[in-house]
Amino acid sequence: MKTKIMSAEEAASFINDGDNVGFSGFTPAGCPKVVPAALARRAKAEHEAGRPFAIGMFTGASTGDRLDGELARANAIKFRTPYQSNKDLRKLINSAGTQYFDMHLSMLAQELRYGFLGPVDVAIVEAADVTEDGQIVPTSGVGILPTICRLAKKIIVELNDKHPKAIRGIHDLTEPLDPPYRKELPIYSPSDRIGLPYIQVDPEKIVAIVHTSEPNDEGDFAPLDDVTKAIGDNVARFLADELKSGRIPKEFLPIQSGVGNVANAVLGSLGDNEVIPPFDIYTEVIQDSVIALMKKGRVRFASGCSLSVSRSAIQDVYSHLDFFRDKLLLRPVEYSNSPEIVRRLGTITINTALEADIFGNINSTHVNGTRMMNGLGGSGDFTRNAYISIFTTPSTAKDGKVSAFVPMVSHLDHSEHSVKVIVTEYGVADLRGLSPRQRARCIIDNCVHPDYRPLLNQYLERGIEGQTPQDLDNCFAFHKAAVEKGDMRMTEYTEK
Ligand code: 0RQ
Repeated sequence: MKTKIMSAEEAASFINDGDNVGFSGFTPAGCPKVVPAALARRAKAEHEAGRPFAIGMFTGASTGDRLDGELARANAIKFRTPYQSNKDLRKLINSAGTQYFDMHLSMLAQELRYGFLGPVDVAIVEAADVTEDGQIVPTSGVGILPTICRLAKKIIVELNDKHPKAIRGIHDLTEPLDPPYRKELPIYSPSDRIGLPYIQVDPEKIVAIVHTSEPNDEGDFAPLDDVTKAIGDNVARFLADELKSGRIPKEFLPIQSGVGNVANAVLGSLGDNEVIPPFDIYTEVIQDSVIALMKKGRVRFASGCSLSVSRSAIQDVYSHLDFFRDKLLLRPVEYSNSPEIVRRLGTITINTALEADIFGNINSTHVNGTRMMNGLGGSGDFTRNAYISIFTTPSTAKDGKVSAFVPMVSHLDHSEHSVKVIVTEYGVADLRGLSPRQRARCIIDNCVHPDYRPLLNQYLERGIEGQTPQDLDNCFAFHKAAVEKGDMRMTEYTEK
């Protein structure tokens, strides 16, 4: 392997214009950093010389700024899938500067194997260790690493010494067989291991090893405010009541929680709730709050696809590997987000909506039905298969000018059939077993901001017949007011 050690620039020269490149990691955790940045510099130089240079990108989920950000700013992305959350890439997507294909995270690895998305020419992976015989130990995020390493013709390894070799053992890495030979994925409890602590590749395919010492991008959490704290407390109270009523077994059930401030607040409140016993996490993204709850004995075990934690939390984990080793496990995304496993374990899923309608449909991705925010991520993998699927959202956005609740969502990601509970700072709408009219009443009375309740009540009272009283002339009146007047509170309905 020593002969393959080279600079990021030299490694980037293995990638050609038009190549499809797979990247390891999930969120900034575990993503390569220096080779993508070198690739972006190369793309800029090629463009300046009047030559085209753009790649197709397969990732586990969002990445870091040194990957998505650099390549977007260099205008070097031909197409990209799946989830992203980088502001420059978002700009490129919404100006049609790249083709973005949003998909359920659990499905990407298998669709690559099925050949639906073209070849993987090169895999660029971050590793804590690589051995002469081709064992690769990932770092703090896995994503689609096993699949891209197997499919790629060439593998470039970023060997990052910010992650100790002793991390070996924290991963559980494997790939399922494909149809018609697929069998069950035999995970019956979040801590079950079914793979190896490394992936085995043909060492001949490793064309470059680049040494780095780059930390992951820091995820910054806003301190809890009244709204996020109230949402967290409402979720915790709801789940504690479900437990007391016997609708959740007394042992409790594994929790999945999305990314961001609300998700972190929800986990904090669950950890503080005295009725809820110590619990397990079966999720994609393990955030800071999980590490803190583990130290307090409130989280027993966490299985995820990445440790998307602050630099201080990752240091904490690495300095106390003896404590965390039997409490943490990182899997490929097709296992962490597997619909089969999520349903078998009875996972309680908690994700954040961008917008909901009063009948219980959820938009997670598109502002005003047009502009992509981030993407679907794993929210669909978990929601559709949950024991109880919960969506959280502040009741308003943009200083109250946007209501999170509208008559009809402007884009549909999760339908009324998959959404069981919606929670805001005002309360909990438990939609289980309710008809569309009952759901609308329940959501307006429990979740909607008081400024918008009269407008949504008026909408319901427009005398529309049928199972779901949508008024086709006015179902987007809220969005029209946002676009034309900049404030949904100025919504006007047309006369009948
Ligand atoms: O924008 O910061 O410019 O004001 O959206 O909103 O409230 O900070 O919440 O960071 O949790 O993001 C749905 C985008 C929420 C995210 C979404 C504006 C709001 C703000 C962010 P500003 P908040 P969050 C696990 C599961 C889909 C994927 C998923 C997401 C910005 O949670 O991408 O669930 N989810 N994955 O002002 C216009 C509205 C708005 C709005 C909020 N209705 N209209 N703007 N905003 N509501 C993760 C993975 O899969 C990896």
